[in-house]
Amino acid sequence: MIRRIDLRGRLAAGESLDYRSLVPRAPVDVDAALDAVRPICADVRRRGLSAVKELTARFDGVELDDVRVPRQAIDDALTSLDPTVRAALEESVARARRVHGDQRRAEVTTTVVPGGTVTERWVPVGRVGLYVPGGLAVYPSSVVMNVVPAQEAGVESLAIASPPQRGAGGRPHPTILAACALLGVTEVYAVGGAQALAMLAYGLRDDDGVSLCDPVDLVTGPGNVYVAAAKRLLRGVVGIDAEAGPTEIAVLADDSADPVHVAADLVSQAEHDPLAASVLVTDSEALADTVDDELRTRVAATKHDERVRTALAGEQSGIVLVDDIAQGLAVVDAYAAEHLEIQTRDAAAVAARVRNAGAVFVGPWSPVSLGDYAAGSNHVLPTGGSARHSSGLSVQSFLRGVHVVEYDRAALQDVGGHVRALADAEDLPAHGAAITARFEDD
Ligand code: HSO
Ligand code: ZN
Repeated sequence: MIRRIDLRGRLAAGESLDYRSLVPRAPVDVDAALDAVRPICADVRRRGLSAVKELTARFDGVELDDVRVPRQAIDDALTSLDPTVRAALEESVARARRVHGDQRRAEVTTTVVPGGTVTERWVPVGRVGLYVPGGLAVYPSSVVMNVVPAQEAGVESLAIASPPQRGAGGRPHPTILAACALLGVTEVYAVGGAQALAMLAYGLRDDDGVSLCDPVDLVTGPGNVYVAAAKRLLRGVVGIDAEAGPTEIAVLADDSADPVHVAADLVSQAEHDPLAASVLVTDSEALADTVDDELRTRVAATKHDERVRTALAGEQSGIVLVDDIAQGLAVVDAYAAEHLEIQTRDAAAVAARVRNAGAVFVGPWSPVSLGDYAAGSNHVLPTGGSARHSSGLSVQSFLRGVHVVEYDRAALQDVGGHVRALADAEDLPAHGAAITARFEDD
């Protein structure tokens, strides 16, 4: 069902193991998509609305009347939303607000010397564009995960773009619109793919030069490889969050883990995408065998069986057998999974030793799907090993730290000699003169 990588005994045999090259991971070639995306972005920049309409007809098969979704349609989507889904979304929002509200940063002033202070001020990004994909699945939960931290950070202007659905009158999916309404977001565009990213980055005008969408300062949100390529291309014109790749789950488990839980969780994230990765790292061959059996049964019974089967059979998925949990930790650190579950004895103690993961889920009652929807944590997380250097989305993603420097005369005079010495050392005497000029009358 799923391939095995057996690392047992190799350390004892004196081998030094390069875990990063041994763990399963498929290459995602964003560069290849750049060539397709470059002319699209240039076209939207040059021809505005006409380009967006033509590209939407070509890629989404929808003739757009309005790029912007009317307010009434957003409100109506919430009115028609299934009350059970509404209650679940409200709980998800409430929990996310609790966690992200606690991430707000206080301004800190350091008195460096008497009369000399540096204050770190946290300023929200002015205007943010959020991309919500359509495609294989629709993710109102991702609206929550992007909008809540932006709002908690104090972002004042928020625009959402999501592809128009053929059956929905050329509007984004109604549940996406309902989530927007619930969060109080009223600026929503029925535009998808690279053209949506270009619209957000450059802004959008009609043929008479009237602005339909003002440019944003930062774009966040997941998407397919073309969206990732557009982000790479437009970075600099706008800020971007990470280039999200296919989702990943790694489970570090010993023989105390319940194979049914492990298999269910591996299947849960494989459901996203045929390119999704599900990886089990364990020191128990018995667990590996039972999980494999259980996967067979579950895959046969699951709704999106073909997608799941492809993901589990892919080179990006596998069961890695290790000597012990210590080696397992080395493997999961090298893998740097987007989501990592710890299903071992003393799970909290093992989890505390993890260094690289987008989010860690501890013990038998904290599955990844809880975090996807309703733990309060964020589900926009670093993929493809980028958890080694990046974090998931948070309030911090929408803030900029600005140093505010204020010295008085005496404090500047006191340090002036050092500034001049460094300026001279860098052969930049005018820098030193900017100090000297202030004290020439002394
Ligand atoms: N597991 C996905 C998020 C998601 N799951 C949305 C269900 N809906 C990436 O973290
Ligand atoms: Zn998920």
